[in-house]
This record gives sequence, C-alpha cells and structure tokens, in this order.
Amino acid sequence: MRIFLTLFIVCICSLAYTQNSKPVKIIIDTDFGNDCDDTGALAILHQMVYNGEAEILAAMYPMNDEWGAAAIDAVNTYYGKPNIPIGTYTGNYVYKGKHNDFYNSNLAKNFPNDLKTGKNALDAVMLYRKVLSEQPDNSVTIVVVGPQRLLADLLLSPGDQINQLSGVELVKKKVIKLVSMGAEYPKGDEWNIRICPDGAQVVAKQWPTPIYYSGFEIGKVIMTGERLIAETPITNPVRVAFETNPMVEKNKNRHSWDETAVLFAVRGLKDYWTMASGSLQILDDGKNTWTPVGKKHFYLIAKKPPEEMKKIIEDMMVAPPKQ
Ligand SMILES: [Ca+2]
Ligand SMILES: [Ca+2]
Repeated sequence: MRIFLTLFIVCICSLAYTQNSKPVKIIIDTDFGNDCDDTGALAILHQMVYNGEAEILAAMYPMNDEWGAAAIDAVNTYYGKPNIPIGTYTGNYVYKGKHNDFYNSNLAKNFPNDLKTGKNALDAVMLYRKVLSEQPDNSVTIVVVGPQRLLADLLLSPGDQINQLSGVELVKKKVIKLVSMGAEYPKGDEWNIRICPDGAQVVAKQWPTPIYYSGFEIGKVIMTGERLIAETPITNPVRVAFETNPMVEKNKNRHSWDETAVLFAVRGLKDYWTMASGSLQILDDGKNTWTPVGKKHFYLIAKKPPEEMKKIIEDMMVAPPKQ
C-alpha cells in the first residue's frame, strides 16, 4: 500500500512538473505606439521564451494605422525572432480616444524589420482564426494589453475556409485562458476598456473561457524602465520607446500595466498575486463595476511589494537578446 501511495505521489508530482515545464503558448494583442509599457511587455515575454516558459504564436495589432505591426516586428527582430506572424486591424472602428504615434513609425523606419509597414501584415482576425486552428485543443493563452476590438471581432466571426467553426466555437475549442490588462477593481474607468467599450462588452459577455484581468491598480504602483537607458544599447527599440515617450517620468519610469498582464499570462499567480472571482460588468461609456458572484472572471490582487515586482520585471526588460 505504502509503495503504491509513493508511486502515486511520484506520478502526480512528475505530471505537475511536466505540465508546469511546458512553454505557455501565447498570442499577444498589443496597442504599441501610444504608451510604452507595451514594448516592455513584449521584451519580458521574449525573455520568458528564452527561459523555456513561453512560446509566441503570433502578435496582433488592434489599431487602424500602418506603423504598429512593423514596430512590433522591429522588437521581435531585435530579440532574434523576425518571423513571428503579425496581424493588424483592417476595419474602420473609430476608437474613443487618441492613439498617438509616439514611437511606432520611428521603430518601423529605423530599426531592422522586414514588415516595414502594416500594409504588409496579415488581417488580424484571419490570423487569429488560422493560428488557433493549427493549435491543439485547450492550449492557447491570449493576452490582450490594448483595446479588445480584435477579440470581439474574432468572437463574432463566422465559419470560413480556414475553419468551419464560428469565432466563439473556435475560441472555446482552442483557448485555455484570456488575460486582459483592463478595467479597475472593484470599479473604475480604465483606458483600454474606455476607448472600445462595445468590444470589451462583447468579450466580457461572450468569451467562452475564464478571463483574468490585471486591473489598472496592479500595474500603477510598479514603476519600471529607468534601467533601460543605463544598461541597454541605443540599438534596443524598447529603450528608445521609453526614452522618447512623453508619458514617462523624468527618470524614464512608467507604470507596468502591460508587463504585469504578460507576467501573469505566463507564470500564473506565483507568490506575486492572489485573485478574486466574480463577474465584470462594463457600462456603455466604458466604466466598470464588479459582482463577486460566479467563476467566469477573475481579477488580480497584489501580494508581493511593488519594489520586488519592479526588480522581477526590470531584470527581464534589460536582459540582452539571445541568438
Ligand atoms: Ca518579420
Ligand atoms: Ca497597451
């Protein structure tokens, strides 16, 4: 009996180890160009790829300008991954907030990348459908660190020649979790939701897997970026995005909204956070409330002190590319 019990425990432990050691398959949906935390988020994601913790299946750009997709390609190229597929938004949604070109055209034109312009990128919803179709069931994690226009359009997409399943059916089959930098808890009025409230409403109501939200309050207290200038070269597009962004503090720090969402998407709670379960409601103007009933939505609650989170994130932000 004792031997069986020991064997059983060994099996369970090795199973858990195997599951934990498998890289998390990530699609990152990022509104590069306005705030610079998007570049920090992509930088730490590349470091977690080097660590064997993650695999980047694709990157998506939800805004309707031509520079974002190429700027994302420039960062991927800097980290030695020039061939990650990149999708761009091709619709005509009018966002309820200005998306500035604080660094996108600079990165697209002055840093190595073969996309050059978003006109050479794939349609993002089509790419979502293609990439999801090619992956094993219940295997893909999507992390959205911008507005949720593309995710709403994906959910509302009909079956097509890529896959006969509707968007909702395809997501239900292939996606294991959605992680969103979005809203504020238990209530608030946050940018990513506010500039596309109808998209975020569709996602909150119709998304068929659990959604984990890293709220405004999580990234707000973790200031990162200053070490990019001291420790990384001027050929680093992430450094340049921080250095030239008018929203950074004098010491070039910025809130770590998008980095925390990516960190959770790959590593889970660790000893960084706990979480609350319930249901997010998004009003028509983008303001949000929270009902602590159900297991559909979750939001992160800070656990580790901000200074320790800063070190974890910044160590990865400044780590060099690997060949
Ligand atoms: Ca490329
Ligand atoms: Ca963002």
